[in-house]
Amino acid sequence: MTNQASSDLRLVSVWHGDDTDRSLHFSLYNTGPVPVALSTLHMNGGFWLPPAAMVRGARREYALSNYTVLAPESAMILGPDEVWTFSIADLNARPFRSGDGPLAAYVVADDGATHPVAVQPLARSLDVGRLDAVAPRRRPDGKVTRDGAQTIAVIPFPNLTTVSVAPLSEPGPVFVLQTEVPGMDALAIRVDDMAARFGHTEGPVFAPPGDTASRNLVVRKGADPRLGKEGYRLTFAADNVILDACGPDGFRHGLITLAQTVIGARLDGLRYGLPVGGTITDVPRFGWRGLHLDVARTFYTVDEIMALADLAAWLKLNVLHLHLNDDEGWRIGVDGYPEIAAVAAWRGHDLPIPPLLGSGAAPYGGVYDDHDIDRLHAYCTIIGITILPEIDIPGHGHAALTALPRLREPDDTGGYTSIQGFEANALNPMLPQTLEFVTAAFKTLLDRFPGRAVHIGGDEVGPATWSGSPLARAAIASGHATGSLQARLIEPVHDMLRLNGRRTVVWEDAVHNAHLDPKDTIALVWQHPDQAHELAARGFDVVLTPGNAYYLDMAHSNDWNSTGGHWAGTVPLEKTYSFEPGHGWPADRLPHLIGVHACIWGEYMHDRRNFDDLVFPRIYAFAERAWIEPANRDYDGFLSRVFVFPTTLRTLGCAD
Ligand code: TNX
Repeated sequence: MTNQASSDLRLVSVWHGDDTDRSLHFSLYNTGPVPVALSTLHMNGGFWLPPAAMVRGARREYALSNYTVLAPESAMILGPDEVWTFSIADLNARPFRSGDGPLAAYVVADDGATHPVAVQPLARSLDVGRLDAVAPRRRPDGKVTRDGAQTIAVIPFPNLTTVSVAPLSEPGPVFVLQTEVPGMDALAIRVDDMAARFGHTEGPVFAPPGDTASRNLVVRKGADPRLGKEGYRLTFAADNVILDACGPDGFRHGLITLAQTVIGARLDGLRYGLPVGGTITDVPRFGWRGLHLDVARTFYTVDEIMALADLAAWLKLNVLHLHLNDDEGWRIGVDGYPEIAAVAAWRGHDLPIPPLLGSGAAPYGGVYDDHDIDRLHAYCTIIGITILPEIDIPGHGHAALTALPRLREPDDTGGYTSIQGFEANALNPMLPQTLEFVTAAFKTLLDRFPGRAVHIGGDEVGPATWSGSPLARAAIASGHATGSLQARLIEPVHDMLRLNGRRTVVWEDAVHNAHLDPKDTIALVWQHPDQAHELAARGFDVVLTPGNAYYLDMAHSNDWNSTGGHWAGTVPLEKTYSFEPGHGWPADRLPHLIGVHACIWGEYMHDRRNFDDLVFPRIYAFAERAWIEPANRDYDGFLSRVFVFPTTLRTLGCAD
């Protein structure tokens, strides 16, 4: 169906994927070495241009049924790596499939010659990650874009902006640093690295002092205390910008905002420009903006984790939660228990843990050693990310119990199966050797991870757990509830963390099953966000990670070919964006709502293409809502910005 003509010109069309959206967004790329003087673009196929449709960024020349001829608004030479973007709104109907866009196209040049155009099937915003890499490397020809710029391409969008925007005119670095603040040069280089990685764009955004970039960037410390630790203010004039912040996080956030505006203006000058007047005053709504990665079920290299951390920082997230163990494997060794690194870390054919979740016959897994963790920690510190390490107890213990059979009670008859299908997979709190092991495991975490918060799991321990354990049965017969048995592990670990000055993070389940000191405990709420304010009323700090909105492993849709889980329903992009943290909470409890968290569970991530399909672009929707005030919610605006950002792990510099 698709026009596969071999051609340097490529037409990409995108529909944003909302049921009520009857507009298509087009980009015509010149991927070849020769400039093309465009006269008209001729498309035909699965849509037609009704008289009332609105064409933006192009002129309507002719339409007959599904044959549409458009022209640039003014004379245009589309040079190598340049792009012409335009859109059509108010079509008669929304598209329903990838064939409902152009299927064939060609260009007529101003000398009358026709040039073939390769046409990509119509993509939904969800599918953008699957498009061939066609991102332009240079800003479009000035003629194309001069009058178009409307907004700034920043995610999360700043909370308060009064900026006026103009097209970017300079091809090289845009800002030259002028500051006494120590460390700013290094920070600018770091943000430039992020810009290169995430912006498909060549050349730095920031120039060192004395360089010839056209705009001065004056960075000042000791600003308005209302900006807090992470906020910043940018004050724009035509040839100069002032960045005010109170410390490194604020400075980094300000530089990232500037870099994103430049990338947007370079990539798509029709939509995005650079502020030339006004101010951006930007303070995050939540102090905790977390991203979880299940490294237990899926193994990620340290470089991959660092790339993801970089993306998190680029989106102004500040907590990276590593789920280090589960039934399927452990990713950290435990001092004194070599079996964890040797056995619990691996699965494969003929190994004690069989191949699972698509990992095949070859041994799959591994642990992060001290050097890996130090490297990760050092990197995250530079980019303002705190690592939250998790060892999940007492459930999800199949790998540990396989590696350490001495942690099973000899006469335990099992008799219960976890929701993920592992029989008798919970560490038994009635055995003294269990607490010894758990203590050693958390001591290892305390030694390796300096961050204030440590996660101890506590999820999914069903009511039948330990029903085959004679010791547990005896305890239950003498009046203990099953749930309370968990407390025999959770509470000592909580005490150990407190003695070491750490805060305990638990999945919400554990709060109901153990006595935890609210002032030292953070509950990560995944199942019942509506009732989470009751935990707040008891004094717990709460972080919301609702499965039906922020679990990035849930399927986007029920399409046959979609990937991802379904237990929390399907999670289309808009659902992630529109979840309202704190909705229905009594106002006096809101101070305990300290943040939000997105989770990348590992059941479907073994194939990195699934990772791309599931994580992008929902991670952007989450990051925007983690930062902005509820009144600034703007889904349409978000959709128009999200295309500037990368959509694959590959783009982050990770091979698949
Ligand atoms: C529930 S959320 C789990 C995980 C799964 C996830 C899959 C939570 C605390 N437990 O063990 O990986 O669902 O979406």
